[in-house]
Amino acid sequence: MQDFNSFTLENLTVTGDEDGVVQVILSRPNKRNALNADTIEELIEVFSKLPRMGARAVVLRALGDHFCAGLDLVEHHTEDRRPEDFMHLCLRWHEAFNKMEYGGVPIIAALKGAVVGGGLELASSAHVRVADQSTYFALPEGQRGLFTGGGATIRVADLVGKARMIDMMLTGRVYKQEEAMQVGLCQYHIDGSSDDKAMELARLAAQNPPLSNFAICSAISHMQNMSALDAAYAESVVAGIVNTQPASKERLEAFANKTAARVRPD
Ligand code: 1HE
Repeated sequence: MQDFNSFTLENLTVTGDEDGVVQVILSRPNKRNALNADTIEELIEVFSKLPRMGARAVVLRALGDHFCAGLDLVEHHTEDRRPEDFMHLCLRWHEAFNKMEYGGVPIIAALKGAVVGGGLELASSAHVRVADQSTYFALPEGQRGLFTGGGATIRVADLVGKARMIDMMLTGRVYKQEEAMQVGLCQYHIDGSSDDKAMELARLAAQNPPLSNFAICSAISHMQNMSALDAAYAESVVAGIVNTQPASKERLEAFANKTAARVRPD
């Protein structure tokens, strides 16, 4: 396991512990963690390296009251980008978010305040989303005269369905609290701190064998992109490797010996 505290970054902070539980912290609170081009490059760097550094689980959280205000609108305005400039920028967003979704390391997003536009695209690239009482979700692209460019048409549509996503973009509809969970924007909606809950979930996930987590946090996403026939084939191959790993043999032996925990409702 390498030193998770060795990154030199301006817009993110990365810290990790000896259990391989890493925190990636959006650190531009004065700009409500808006995603400028530099932050995207830093996300690419971090999420390219973490899987090879021995990270067992990641909590993606933010400084300040808001998780992320989306695309840095001021930078976009100032740069006066041409279509091809913005297309290439979007490709960098996709690079970052694909590294997250397909990287094989569980990412738990701790959400609060605004999770809007590109901020929702970022959150939807994590594997688990935890919201607190302050969290709200929106896609204000329509109101800004913009369109999504960081994968919302794929990931947000996947979470909430096409019709809800279109409504969010056309009308600026905001989802929060129980309703946000019901429509699939988050899997947890809690009274306390989403940071603490995300950490608790990350610690649980980190106890699974890394190869199992790798399959869970990459194979399922890849298989969603395949035909059912190909996905079933790929699933067999992945299961062949994962379900015969030494770590699974130990756990199966514990079950057979009646020393492993049973699955109980509470
Ligand atoms: C920003 C941004 C930003 C804040 N880009 N600088 N996203 C949006 O449409 C959301 C835009 N932001 C907001 O609606 C509000 O800022 C918040 C609801 C998130 C927070 O409100 P508030 O009252 O706490 O903060 P504020 O006073 O609006 O902003 C504080 C500072 O953050 C201010 O900078 P300052 O230097 O004047 O102090 C703001 O300019 C700055 N700030 N949000 C840049 N987004 C790949 S395509 C994706 C397309 C999209 O993401 S569209 C959705 C864009």
